[in-house]
Amino acid sequence: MEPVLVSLESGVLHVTLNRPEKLNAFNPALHKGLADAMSRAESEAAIRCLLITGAGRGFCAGQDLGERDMKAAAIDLGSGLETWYNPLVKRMRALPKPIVCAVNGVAAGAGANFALACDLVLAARSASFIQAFVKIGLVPDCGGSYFLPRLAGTQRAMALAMTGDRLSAEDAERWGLIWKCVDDADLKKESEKLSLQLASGPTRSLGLIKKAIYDSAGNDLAAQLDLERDLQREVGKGKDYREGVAAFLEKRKPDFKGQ
Ligand code: LHQ
Repeated sequence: MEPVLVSLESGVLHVTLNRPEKLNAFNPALHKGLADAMSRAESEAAIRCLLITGAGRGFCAGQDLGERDMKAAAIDLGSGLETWYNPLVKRMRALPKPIVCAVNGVAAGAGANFALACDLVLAARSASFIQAFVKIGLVPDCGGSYFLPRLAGTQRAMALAMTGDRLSAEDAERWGLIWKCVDDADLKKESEKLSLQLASGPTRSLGLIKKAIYDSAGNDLAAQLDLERDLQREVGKGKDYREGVAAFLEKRKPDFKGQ
């Protein structure tokens, strides 16, 4: 069974974590599948949006805890981060295309933070987020200690990380951790609708919006204004900008090509 299912439909690369019997926990094969999907997303112009979800009742339970050799004299957990998780998160944030995440069930440990690394996160009402690390004597990884305080504030980030308590999808929406919580029966339809909307959007503009929003965390206002000027200059040279203005003036729907 393929650990990651990948298919391209109408500009959307559907990426499904597919180890349902382990709640889609990360192992090297699943990481490899994700890395291959990222390589496609980076290199194929026909891909204009990614939609990530999980097969079965869970989204992702984080690192597969059954695949670690606990008897080894010295366990270097840093090497797994170095090899797999850190490059994955960096590639997701740098990808100049939107990544939608449809959290279909529990997202725990690195699985929760992998979801938060996506650009727009929808979750089923029955889904939940667990910073499970503390329960096994670890610290948040996969970007959690970066995303959580920025999305939810220091207190909420601290409480989630220190207690490992389960956060419902509704609270995750209320706290600003995710974009939207939807009824379970609507998750597929809603996430596909959003992904299709983005895949038919002005892709370069969406990629640069992503850069502007993420870079703002490390910029002061002056630097951010400079960045906006540079990005606007760049995107203003694209065909999609011309098409957008022409469509507005002609009172029709724009036909963006992602250029
Ligand atoms: C699992 C897992 C799992 C294997 C469920 N592994 N089988 C860590 C170390 C190294 C380097 C890099 O980074 C990391 C990052 C991390 O992600 S650390 C955090 C790892 N994850 C966890 O600690 C979460 C562990 N899982 C759970 O706490 C529960 O399974 C949750 C709360 C996610 C779901 O609970 P339930 O809905 O009650 O499901 P379950 O516990 O019955 O799980 C279903 C099956 O999935 C079960 O297998 P079985 O054969 O008994 O049916 C679990 O053993 C398996 N599974 N998570 N991480």
